[in-house]
Amino acid sequence: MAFDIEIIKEVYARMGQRIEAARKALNKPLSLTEKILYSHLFDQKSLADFTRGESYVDFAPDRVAMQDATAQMALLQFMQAGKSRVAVPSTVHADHLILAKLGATQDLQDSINRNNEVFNFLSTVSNKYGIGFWKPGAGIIHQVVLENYAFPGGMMIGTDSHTVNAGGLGMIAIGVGGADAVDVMAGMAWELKFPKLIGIKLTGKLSGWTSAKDVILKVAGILTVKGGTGCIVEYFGDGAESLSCTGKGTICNMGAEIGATTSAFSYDASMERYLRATERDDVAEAANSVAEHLTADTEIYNDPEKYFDQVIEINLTELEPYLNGPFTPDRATPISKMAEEAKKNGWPTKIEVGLIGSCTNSSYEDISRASSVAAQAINKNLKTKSKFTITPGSEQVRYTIERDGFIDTFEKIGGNVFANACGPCIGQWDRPGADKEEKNTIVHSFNRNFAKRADGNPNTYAFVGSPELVTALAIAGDLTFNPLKDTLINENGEKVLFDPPSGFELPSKGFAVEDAGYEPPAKDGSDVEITVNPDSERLQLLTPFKAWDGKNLIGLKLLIKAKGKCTTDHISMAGPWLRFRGHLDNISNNMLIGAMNFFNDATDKVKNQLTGEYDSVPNVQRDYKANGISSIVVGDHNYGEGSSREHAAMEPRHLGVKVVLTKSFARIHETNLKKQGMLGLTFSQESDYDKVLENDTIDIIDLEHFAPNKQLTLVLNHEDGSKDKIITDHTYNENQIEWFKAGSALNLIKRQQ
Ligand code: MIC
Ligand code: SF4
Repeated sequence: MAFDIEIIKEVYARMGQRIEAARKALNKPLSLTEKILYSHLFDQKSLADFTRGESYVDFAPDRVAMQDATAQMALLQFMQAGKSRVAVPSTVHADHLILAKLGATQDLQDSINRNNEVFNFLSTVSNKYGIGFWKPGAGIIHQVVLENYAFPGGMMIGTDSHTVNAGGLGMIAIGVGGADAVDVMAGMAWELKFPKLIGIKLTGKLSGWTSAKDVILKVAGILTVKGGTGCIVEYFGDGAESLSCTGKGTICNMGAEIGATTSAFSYDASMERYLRATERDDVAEAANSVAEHLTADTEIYNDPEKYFDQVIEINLTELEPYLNGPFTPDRATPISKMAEEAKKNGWPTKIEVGLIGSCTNSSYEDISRASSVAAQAINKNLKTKSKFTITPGSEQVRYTIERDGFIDTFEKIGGNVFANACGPCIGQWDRPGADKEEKNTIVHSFNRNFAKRADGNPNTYAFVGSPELVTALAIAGDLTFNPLKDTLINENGEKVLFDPPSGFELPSKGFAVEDAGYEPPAKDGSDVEITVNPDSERLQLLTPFKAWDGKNLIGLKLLIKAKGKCTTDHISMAGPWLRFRGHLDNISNNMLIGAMNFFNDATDKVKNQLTGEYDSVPNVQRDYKANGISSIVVGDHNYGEGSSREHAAMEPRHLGVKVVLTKSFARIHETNLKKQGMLGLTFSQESDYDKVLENDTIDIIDLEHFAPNKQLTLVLNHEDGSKDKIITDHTYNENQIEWFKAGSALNLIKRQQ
């Protein structure tokens, strides 16, 4: 039986009527996305024909999911909200803080020992406030959510950008910062700018080496890392129906990499099969009874150009396997062109390590297909040239693939199984020799490949592909190898060609698990006590940020003008820093250390305008703070791309940065800045970015009249006494301006208690 089946039934019971009301208000047929969004309005009385890309709308999501690295901050904030219990079903998953070094058993135990204080904190807070806790080793949040909680037509938010994975099971699932999660857990409305809609029509059928992963790798190549910003992507067509549910999950998961708010598929037979296989016949039956609401009205898919803001068509029959990278997930190269591209660009072609698994690609289907490739290496007497690792997405998947012999096959080709956790995907990979920073290539089936992400080495060229392709490439040890046509020489000196991979959508013997790793919360947690040691280096209770003094911001020093890609990994690196995710002051020592300084092309080296010396970004900022001086950060396009980590907004806030001014923002990060009481502005004229000079002192001269849709004027006071006036845009609505005034959204919640 599913968790919270009663809530799912309630959602279905009111869906029809709400959809009907929305259809009337909009006077047009509805897409799946619209049906789910309109049936989750916080206040049905607010129903109106919202303008996509403009209207801010209040929603009431059905559930919240948090992972250990972001839950610490989310829960530290929730503890201040003055509530005794969460208002909607919520879960915490211990997955990011787990190392990948020697192998699953030992790494898990070491990680538990190292992170004991944090895991205890998370499980105690969960217990107190009615939150389900998934223990270390239970699996990666998105896989566990897909197996247990996601349901067609539902709406959830999660404090992780890949929450969108649940779109594979027909849910509108959105990644957010912890402060957003606090809103929902406190029973308040959750606000989102009504998204634009991208329709992706899939035709044909996958075959041979091509997999669901290649669909999203191709889409990333078309839309780029910012093409989905502010949009929900809805997949449809007979090609969509031909994909497995977990394959759909992979596609939605990596929709985070195109900046999409989320992605979703309509309810279909593959989802029903998956629900039943994961022992949720009750959800499948409930969904069948409202199936017409769990897909778009027929007019929509018949005439998509009329209803979507943008339409893309992909023919699965013609789709080739892709490898995306290095350093950005949208640099898409079909495998047939890889040899040529690698040569042209000087990418190292020897593959050191192939890594499969992660929240994106660790389904039974993925693993069985990868294993079919590994089995060929054994049968055809091939030696595996690269190192090879597997990170299963959940204990349920791990247990089942072990039972079915796949782990054994991987081990026979030298594979090392890591714990069911994020591990190498989030820089928790203790890779021998990474500190030497040698230029090298890895291939993996994860979703992100920003510099330093997996192993901390800036010279690791990481390419993203499907698990089956990664397995073949690890066996070949060569980036230029195309398994569709190239042969390898085996141990007997014979030429061998791989057969295309084969696998199983779902385990024929069903899933199995001994201990899935779930800890239910206390029925009444009022007696549960939470203690945070004031000397802890891992956890720190929060002190509220100061309210705005109502005055213009005058005399801001330029802290850094970041050049090029500045993702949340550049702003607040993961890897070794994950251990400070519950301690704002300590983690602030990583603020922007990965961002490239426009003026010297160096990272973590900026000019301290008070001393004229160059120093690390956090040091310079701490010096400004000590001298009572505020500052401003300037950035390029899609600033804050990637993760949902609100630390990337809280650290500057904590250290006294007041403004982040960029050419454009990634959605989650922009909201995180607003929630934490920062000013996130964009250049009205992009070229004004060039006017910002290293020794600038900057004033915002009309902030006293801060209002929605009203531009703000900045004066750049240059060192030589000259000035430039520049105009900036912002997207704050009335309510968000109140967050700014109060110092943070949380300060407002507290006031309303
Ligand atoms: C990621 O994939 O970057 C993470 C680590 O899962 C993040 C969350 C975090 O930074 O804790 C995400 O995607 O939101
Ligand atoms: Fe974990 Fe990587 Fe998935 Fe993020 S993308 S949740 S780090 S496995």
